[in-house]
Amino acid sequence: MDLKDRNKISIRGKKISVIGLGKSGYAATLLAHHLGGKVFASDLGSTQEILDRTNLLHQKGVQCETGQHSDLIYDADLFIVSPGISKDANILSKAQDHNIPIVGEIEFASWFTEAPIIAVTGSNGKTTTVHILAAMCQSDSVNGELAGNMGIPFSEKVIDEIKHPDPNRVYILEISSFQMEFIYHFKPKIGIFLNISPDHLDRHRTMAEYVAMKLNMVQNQISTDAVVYNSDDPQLATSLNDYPGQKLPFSLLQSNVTFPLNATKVYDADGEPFIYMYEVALPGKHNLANMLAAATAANHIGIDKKNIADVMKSFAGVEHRLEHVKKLNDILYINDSKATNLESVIVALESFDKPVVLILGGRNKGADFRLLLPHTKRHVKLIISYGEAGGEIAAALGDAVRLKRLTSLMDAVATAHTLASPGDIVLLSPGCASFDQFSNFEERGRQFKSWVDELEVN
Ligand code: UMA
Ligand code: ADP
Repeated sequence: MDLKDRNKISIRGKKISVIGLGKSGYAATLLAHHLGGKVFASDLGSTQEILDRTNLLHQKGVQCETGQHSDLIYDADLFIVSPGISKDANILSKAQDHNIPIVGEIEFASWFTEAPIIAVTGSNGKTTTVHILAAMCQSDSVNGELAGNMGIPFSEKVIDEIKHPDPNRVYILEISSFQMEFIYHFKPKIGIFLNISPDHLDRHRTMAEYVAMKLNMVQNQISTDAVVYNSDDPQLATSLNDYPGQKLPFSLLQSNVTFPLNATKVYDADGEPFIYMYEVALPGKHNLANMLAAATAANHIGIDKKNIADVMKSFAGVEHRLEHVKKLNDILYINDSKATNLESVIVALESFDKPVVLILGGRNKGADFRLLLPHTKRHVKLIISYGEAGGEIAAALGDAVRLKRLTSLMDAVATAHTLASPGDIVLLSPGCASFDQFSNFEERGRQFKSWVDELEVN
């Protein structure tokens, strides 16, 4: 299948293999089928969720296989891969040997919409920022629609747009490095880069490759497009130099930005006071940076400044990100289950001044836990490590900080309850993926909250 000219791509009657029937593969299958493609969907797994999806697809006349990727997948004009499947997977090199073009789900969905796209990436803060931006982008002439890595596949929203056209639609997409591995034409009107720090090195292997995948997000931009980026991040400031889009920096430190700030206020581009710091709803400098990124993009597409300021004052945060669970015996319990890399643990620690009992653990994604050492000195009174990475964490930090190693998160909660004192914060900010003991970070966060809820007053 010839993909060179985006405007001439037609999938009607084309044989399309969709690899993976998770959320994004399922939605891409429905979109391709809706547009007349002859889809064959294949998933290595055969969980109940996958079987339910294949049943629904069979009813629509879509062919599927589960429990294997048989050779039938290579009888195709196009491969659509789910983000969970690495570009180094054998089936993909074999598809390349068969000269089958391979695209990611985001690339595929992007062929079938002309609505402007604002794409947000970064190592941390993506989900928070897309939610802030979507709240800002609601007006008489702009209807911001969230999709992407935050959990709603882009393909699902594009089917909805085909069925219910809306001239005001603007897509606000959360984009992961995984989703940018097979990009040809994807071109956001605005690309937002929040920050880059080591993450997913178990999949991308080198930092250079991880950064390159993120930069793919703006590889097709032209000079009328824009890049909103964090100019306090040295890696980003230099990496984006050669890209043609208009550069719109945001910063907590520099003044050559749309919304500069001092210790007490944020100003607007005309130098007028815009919002007082005490009015900003979310805690932590990192959240202020997320707000400024969203505000810069919203301002660029003409959103009224009052809308922008109102959201900065009222946005309540997203579940599992520094979420207050409860106060018991004057000890505050915080669920930051989405902190799956060390940079997010560091910003969590920086957001508090009180003594912290820090729960770390899960499955290591290639991090060196010694990087936490300088950040534990100020107010971390105890680390509780658990799970698959529990031993590695103990070896890296145990000599410098009081540390207890346990097996499960449930035991970690009980031990924190016993050892914390009034005035302390018990912080689950695990710095690891959840997959050793949970199906995802949401389940880990929900379990943590239910165990905390069961704790009793001393
Ligand atoms: N599979 C195969 N063959 C393989 C490997 C996997 O068939 O060789 C199958 C699995 O059996 C499974 C399916 O592929 O059934 C899973 O596909 P997937 O992992 O791509 O998961 P989806 O459900 O499609 O979810 C994806 C994103 N997942 C990943 O990037 C791993 C979701 O991000 C995203 O919300 C969703 O698309 C909608 O766009 C999750 C994530 O963890 C939340 N993202 C990472 C992160 O945020 O750190 C990047
Ligand atoms: P992502 O979608 O990129 O994973 P989230 O908004 O879900 O980002 O936040 C993930 C974790 O990172 C949370 O622990 C959150 O407190 C933290 N975080 C949020 N914004 C930032 C930021 N700008 N820099 C560093 N960490 C952040």
